[in-house]
Amino acid sequence: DTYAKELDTEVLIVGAGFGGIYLMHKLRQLGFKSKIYEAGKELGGIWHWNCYPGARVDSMIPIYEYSFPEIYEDWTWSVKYPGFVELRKYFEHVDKKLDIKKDVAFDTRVVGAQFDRLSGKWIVKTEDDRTAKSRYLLLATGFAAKRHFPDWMSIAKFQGEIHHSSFWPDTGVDVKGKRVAVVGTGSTGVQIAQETAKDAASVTVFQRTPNLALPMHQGPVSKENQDKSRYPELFKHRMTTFAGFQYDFIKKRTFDDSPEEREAFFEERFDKGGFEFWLATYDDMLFDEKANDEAYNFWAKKTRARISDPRKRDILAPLTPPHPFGTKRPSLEQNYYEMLDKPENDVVDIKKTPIVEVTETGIKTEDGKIREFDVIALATGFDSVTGGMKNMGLKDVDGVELAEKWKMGTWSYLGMSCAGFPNMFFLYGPQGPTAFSNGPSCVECQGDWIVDALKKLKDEDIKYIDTTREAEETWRQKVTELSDKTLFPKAASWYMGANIPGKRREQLNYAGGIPMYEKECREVLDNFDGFITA
Ligand code: NA7
Repeated sequence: DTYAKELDTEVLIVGAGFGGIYLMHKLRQLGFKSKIYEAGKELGGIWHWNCYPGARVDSMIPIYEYSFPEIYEDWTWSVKYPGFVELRKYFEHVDKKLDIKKDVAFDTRVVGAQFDRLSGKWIVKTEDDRTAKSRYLLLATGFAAKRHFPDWMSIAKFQGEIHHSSFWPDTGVDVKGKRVAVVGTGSTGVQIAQETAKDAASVTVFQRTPNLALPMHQGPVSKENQDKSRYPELFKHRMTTFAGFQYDFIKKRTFDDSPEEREAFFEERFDKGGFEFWLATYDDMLFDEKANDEAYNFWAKKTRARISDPRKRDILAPLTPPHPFGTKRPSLEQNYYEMLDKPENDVVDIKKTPIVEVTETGIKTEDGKIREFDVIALATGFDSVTGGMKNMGLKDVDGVELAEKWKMGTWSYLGMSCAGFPNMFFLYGPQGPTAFSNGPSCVECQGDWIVDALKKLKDEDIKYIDTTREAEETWRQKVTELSDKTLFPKAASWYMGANIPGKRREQLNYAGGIPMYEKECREVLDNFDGFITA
């Protein structure tokens, strides 16, 4: 029984989102006995947690789904960028096809895990005191499993409603005629502001850094888009692109084109909507500051033209770049700028006048001003990429917490394993292509590697596998070097661990693109280079 007080299994997977489900299905096909522990009440991972107004995916479908024909053959999306309701239905469909839930223990939060050398098994503890023993531990906990709350919070004082985006009540919050505050302007903040503005009396966005958001061009899916005969090719193709999308950077540099050609090219990419202006542009955009300035200036020109209020225009789309374009995750917006331009809505520059506290009635900024609200949405993000893994009581073979090991920085091998944590693999986490990729593409790339590794271990009767510290050190250097060639280190982003006070600033993602990553991981699989096996 999956909920047994003492569970004994071959593989324990933590997390029932895209990653966990993928691993479960593939491992079952190979005859592994697998179970999933999931903290939430349903399948879907982030789409189980995210039900804030406007929550939707920024990858255009059908790129944002599994490549399994049995799942896509009779599944149709209604819009190009589905919202959380439709994504939850997708996971129900996945379950109907793959019968995943029977092996998932929901409401099961892992609070401790350590590998026991004697039995050669992981001993995993849950919050409600159940125990699982498992030969392998696979973490599919995603990159946003630990919420980030700002430290100025005196939340309890506030008399209205206040919610973090990933803790939004499932029943929704009635914002009709209410004064809404949104703190944070990541992808989440942009979506909440845009959506609540449809009903609210007013929306005020508290912005520390402008989101260099791109037009989404939401709309119904085309017939061609849902033409299943294209899918096998499409899913193969997405693994050949840098970020696992349907498009890629073009093989041309920014200044190879004349200013007129460049303008026309930018215009065409921008007008397409989606991430094309970010991920299907000149291939030096994320490497060369001058090239990047061209992209930024184009973005600013287009965006500024949408905002008539000069004060708001300078806050939302300043003439000088707040950071190189694309080094923080651009959101896809629908009418964000027109909405904020309206007189009833506002944007407050909290870099200039930081928030000092939440009062009984609203939010107080450093200039002494108190703005009053009925609802406050905290879209302040997550202790991204490493936070979830550091927050589940994982200990190495000697009893040292992973959180301790990673205090001075993150070490992993291939972005899938850690020295001292034998028989454990993780996906969609630190030092993999995680934040620089379309989720399902990254999951399938790393998931296949993990499944093949487990198969090989079983076939060769290897009972124990651990990474060496040298292999970790080399991998960390690689991740850093790849990143140092780019402009990513120039922005204070969650990619770089810079969004959490006190967190070490370092690149947390592999910036070489999926094809190169896959090649590197595949090369070492034959001989388990960089691992110790027994
Ligand atoms: P993000 O992208 O981390 O955005 C969080 C936002 O909250 C960002 O604008 C932050 O400003 C802001 N923030 C964080 N802490 C504070 C404090 N203390 N005061 C004011 N403002 C603050 O999280 P999201 O949930 O939007 O998106 C996460 C990812 O999920 C997204 O990239 C997608 O890949 C899916 P900052 O920019 O740091 O100045």
